[in-house]
Amino acid sequence: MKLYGMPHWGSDIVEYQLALYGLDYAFVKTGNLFDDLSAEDALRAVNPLRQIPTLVLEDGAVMTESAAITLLLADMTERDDLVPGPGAKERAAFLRWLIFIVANIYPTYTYVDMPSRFVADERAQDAYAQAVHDYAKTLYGVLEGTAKGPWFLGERFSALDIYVAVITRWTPRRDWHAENGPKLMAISEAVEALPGLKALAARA
Ligand SMILES: N[C@@H](CCC(=O)N[C@@H](CS)C(=O)NCC(=O)O)C(=O)O
Repeated sequence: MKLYGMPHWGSDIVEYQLALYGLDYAFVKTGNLFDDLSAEDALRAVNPLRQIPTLVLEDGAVMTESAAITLLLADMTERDDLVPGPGAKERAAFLRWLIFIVANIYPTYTYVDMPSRFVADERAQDAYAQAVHDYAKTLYGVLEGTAKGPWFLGERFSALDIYVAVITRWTPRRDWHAENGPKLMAISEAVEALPGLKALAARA
């Protein structure tokens, strides 16, 4: 498999899972995607949105959307250590909060990574970005209020914990979470301390 990504961008969500499953993959470092928004490159050739994570499977099929990839990897490995299976009591909560993160929190980054995509007036962009960041804080508050501890779903580790560890590195970043989201913070630190993820989490 081939994973297009950048260390500590959203591709970490998939790369951490590949590492924990022990699956082989080649990592294709894309560079900063916002340096040239219109670039026609290897990533654009497989993903018209030119977003990461993009995973090219062994048979050449292209997978995008981290939540879809999360569910597919569990299917492919026939394992349930990261995704509670259909009969598991945590299944409903897992699905609910997986989609909550990708449908509500992840897009806030899309909206602010390049405000000019959404707000033409340069003078309005700072206020717009601030409003989006503030909304993200509200969403993180909902996540914090839902996390059970020690892992997001309680005693059971899952891919949700990986999401939490990856996205809490982004604005408003870990210092804010340390103060406002102790459960999410503890989950993030515990994920990054896992023997199989330590090196990936610590890389520059
Ligand atoms: N819905 C996608 C979001 C992916 C995404 O927004 N990735 C960011 C990097 S963390 C990206 O590639 N942004 C580039 C762009 O939107 O132009 C997912 O869950 O995988």
